[in-house]
Amino acid sequence: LHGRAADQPTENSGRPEAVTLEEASILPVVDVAIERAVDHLVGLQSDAGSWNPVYSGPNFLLPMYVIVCHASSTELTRQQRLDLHGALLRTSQPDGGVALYSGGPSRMFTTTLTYVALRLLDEPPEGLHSLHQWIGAHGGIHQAPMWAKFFMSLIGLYDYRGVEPILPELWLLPRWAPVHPGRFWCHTRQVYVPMAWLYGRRVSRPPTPQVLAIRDELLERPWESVEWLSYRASLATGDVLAPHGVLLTIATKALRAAERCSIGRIRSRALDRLLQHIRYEDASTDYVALGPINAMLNLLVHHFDEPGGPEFERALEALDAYLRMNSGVLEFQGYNSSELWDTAFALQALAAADEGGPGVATAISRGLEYVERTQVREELPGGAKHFRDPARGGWPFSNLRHGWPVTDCTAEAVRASLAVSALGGTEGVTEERLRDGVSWMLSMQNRDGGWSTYEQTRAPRWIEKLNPTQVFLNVMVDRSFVECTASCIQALAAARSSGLVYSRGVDEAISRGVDFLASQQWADGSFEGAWGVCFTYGTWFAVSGLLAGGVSNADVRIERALGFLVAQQRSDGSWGEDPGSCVRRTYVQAQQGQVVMTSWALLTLTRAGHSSRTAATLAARFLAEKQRSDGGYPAESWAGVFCRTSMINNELYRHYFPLWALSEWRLAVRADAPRSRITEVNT
Ligand code: LAN
Repeated sequence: LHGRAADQPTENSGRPEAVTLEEASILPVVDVAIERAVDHLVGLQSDAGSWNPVYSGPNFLLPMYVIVCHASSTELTRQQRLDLHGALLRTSQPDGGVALYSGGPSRMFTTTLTYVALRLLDEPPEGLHSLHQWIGAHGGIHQAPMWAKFFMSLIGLYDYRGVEPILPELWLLPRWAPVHPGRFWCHTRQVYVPMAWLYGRRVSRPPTPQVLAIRDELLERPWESVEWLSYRASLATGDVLAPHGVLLTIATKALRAAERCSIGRIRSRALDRLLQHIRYEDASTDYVALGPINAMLNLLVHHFDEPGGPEFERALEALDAYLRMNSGVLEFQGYNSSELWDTAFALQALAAADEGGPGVATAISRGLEYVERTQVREELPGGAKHFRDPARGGWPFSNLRHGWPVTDCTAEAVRASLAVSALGGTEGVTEERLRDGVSWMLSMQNRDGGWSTYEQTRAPRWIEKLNPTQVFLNVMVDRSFVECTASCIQALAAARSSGLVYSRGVDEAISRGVDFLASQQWADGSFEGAWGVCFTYGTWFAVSGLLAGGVSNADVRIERALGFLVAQQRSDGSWGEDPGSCVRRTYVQAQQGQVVMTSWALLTLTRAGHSSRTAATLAARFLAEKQRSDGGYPAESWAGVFCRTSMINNELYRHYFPLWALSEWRLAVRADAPRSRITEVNT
């Protein structure tokens, strides 16, 4: 029992006596852990009824912000400069560079941007010796990826001639063209809108004396003698993450040619069009914007369009949503918040725990009220012109102000409400709203049976080969994802079994979803996740989705998935997957077991009917033992990811996932092992 978990999921019958004993002996410990975790989680609820942790991780956002402030001549207070300076200094690593996320491999992208930002904040070059050296050792700033060159061009530290063209005219292509940027994944598309506007006008702030000094430090030759055009495609080998294939080479040649022949009249039409897209985004998100990068770049567009104008002022004020202090350190969040997502999970964990107490009941109903009022209820007219799908009925990842609905956020909101109302006592979100959520989800299913993140798949898969970002992977096409599909299946199945909806359409949607999930299983039984690390996350979602969709837990696909999971369990009963899994696309063991991954694995085992196995029992014990006395869990390594290369921190994962997993496990063990048997072995 205390060695490596050796049981294989295929030996399904007969529960070894020893396991029952073990279960029985840890159940009281688990009871205490659950009680404490509930108290702790309830204590973290915000005044708004949501759970709203700081959502940070990517190291490129703060330096971009500093550059954008400089480009728009935005004055920062002394305190702001100190906070930015302190936060940026912390990101440099022992090798002198800065990684996309702390602890990752240092990259030219983040190292260059950080160097520039710190210099703009008046850090003297002597203080940045190791960053400077790192940049030099990796080929100098001409080897920085395109987005870094673009940001440096905004302040006159680089020349737009050294940046690959970002053609505004692409937005004038007919809608049916497969390469129309309106078909790209919304995050990429919304970043390219302001980029194309800024590039199209080659805007930049005339270099300040500070920038002139940085030029001297970073350029090996005088500005006038740099052969800018020759550096457009240069990239440090360590930053080559997105493969540059033949198709992209051809496309780049075409873009360069098109840029050379651009016609003034058409350009200004294209720029007008882009400004309209930005204004729609401003109106629909109240200037918060879809994501952090387009929020910053839209602000710059307003600055150069009408310096100090009202749109600029609104956009500047809206950026505050992204900036938050986290234990004394300033962070630029990866999204305006992760509130709805965290609230939906926290509620599901609390519902699974089913602990009484007036404080808990109030917390749950306040949480549900937050969910209720965060659903998108109104459609801003004109969306189709701006490549927006209908949003009404969906739930966003963060809050209503942001308002871009996401498939799995909608699914988790619906599930949270149904899980709470299944307990009885508390009314969930109103039925009408839940039905609207279900309809929205149904409308978002892809032809392949899966669900993507924000929109139905709009572009063929080969468009992915045109990825120009160099450092982010899978950013071009919003394809079907294991996680989004599994969440939607679970929500639809829950809606059906609660009697909320019943239609042939729902049955069909679920079974097509199941087929898609099944098609995503790897030969070793695992499923790859895209938004969490990585095979543990994907397998948890996929197995939960398959089971909810009606696949039996004796099904060979489930058995194979569990076989994979159990083989990764560590000797202390935990799971720990290294972020390196995401880029390498193979399971990499972390240095240490992680409570978040252990919780995902335990939920998977439990739902598949393996709660009584040694593997599950050891996992439950690990989770109970790792808990702090206040009911929370110590910080650990990365669990969230995007674009395969960047990590992001969901601060509350480690507080509600163990609670959820232990609670489901406890329920299953109690249901599975009649009381008498437990008392029997106890006595
Ligand atoms: C997110 C955060 C939430 C996440 C989930 C809902 C968890 C996921 O299941 C679907 C995808 C989604 C919505 C998601 C997509 C990518 C985001 C928006 C992020 C990871 C947060 C930050 C990231 C965004 C792309 C960062 C900006 C960087 C660029 C390269 C544009």
